[in-house]
Amino acid sequence: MTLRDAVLQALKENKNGEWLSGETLSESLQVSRTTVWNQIKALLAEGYKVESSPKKGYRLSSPPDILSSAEVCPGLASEVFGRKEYIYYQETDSTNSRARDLAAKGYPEGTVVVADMQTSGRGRRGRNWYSPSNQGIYMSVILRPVLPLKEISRISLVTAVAAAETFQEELNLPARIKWPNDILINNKKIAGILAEVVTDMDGIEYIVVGIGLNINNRLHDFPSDLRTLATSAQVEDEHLVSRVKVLQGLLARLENHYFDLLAGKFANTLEKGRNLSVVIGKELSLDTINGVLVGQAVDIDDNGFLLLRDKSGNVHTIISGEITIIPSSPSVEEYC
Ligand code: BT5
Repeated sequence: MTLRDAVLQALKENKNGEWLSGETLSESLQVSRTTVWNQIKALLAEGYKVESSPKKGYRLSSPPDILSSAEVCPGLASEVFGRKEYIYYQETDSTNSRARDLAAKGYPEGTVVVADMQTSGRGRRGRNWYSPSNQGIYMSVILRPVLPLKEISRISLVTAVAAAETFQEELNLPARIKWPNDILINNKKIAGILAEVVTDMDGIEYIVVGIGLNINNRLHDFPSDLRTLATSAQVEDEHLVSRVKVLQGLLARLENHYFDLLAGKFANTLEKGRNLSVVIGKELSLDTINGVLVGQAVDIDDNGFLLLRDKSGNVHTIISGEITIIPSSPSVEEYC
């Protein structure tokens, strides 16, 4: 155990807001008080909230909720995701960009890249993902599936189902999926998915699946243009949430659904995706490269594509696109 780890462990073991004197720490670790202070400064720089008082010593002012490997990896329930390689940044440009660089260098499937803040978090089509420090989870995983290219949309559905289930099961929040990549609670966006694929002559070389989740943002933290569109776990539930626990839960569920997919057991995930969908049965308008298509979403097919029936009754298979739900449209049940 490093000295830094020993100091952190001592602070964590000192529960109930009690102070730990510098003298006690230096004696138990057999180092000088200056050395202890240097370790405290290092922990502060890592983002740990350590209070210090010349008379009383040190204490953690709140439970650490940092997404570092030291905090996340010991409680991982996944077998591969984040186990071989877990790369953590206090701050980076974009975890998807970092993961793509690593994938190009040959990092294995299941490599996880996590940040506590992104300076250039990316959405689809060059849009931004708002990624403030220590409020959300910004995470990317490298996947190297042996999968026909036409089945690639299944990966987005796998990720969306894992994310929605994580909100439901870890936080008891009624998350739903807006195909293809939004997770909504009460029609507001709480998470978004960005899947980027690199192909070679043989098919998929790798996929980087990135997900951003809003966890401890308060409503007024969001920039004004997002305030009516976005939400977070804390906005919904008025509690501070352990990001560490949510990330551990997400990685386990993502791995389960992904391994099911590889094992030919996608049907279960697809069924969950259909049940969680906010678009099936709704009247939609869809921006495509050929213009706007309006119709009713009738299903998500076995490839993860959306089936849209236009007014003439033709069913279009939608591979990707920007969907707008046309308000107060009747549901499928009302047609029947
Ligand atoms: C997405 O794009 O929803 C995909 C977001 C993926 C972000 C993750 S974070 C980890 C990884 N590393 C990255 O660099 N990216 C991934 P899209 O469907 O294009 O949605 C983008 C739109 O969502 C923006 O134009 C805003 O309107 C809105 N938006 C931006 N930040 C948001 C936030 N934090 N919460 C809710 N909505 C947001």
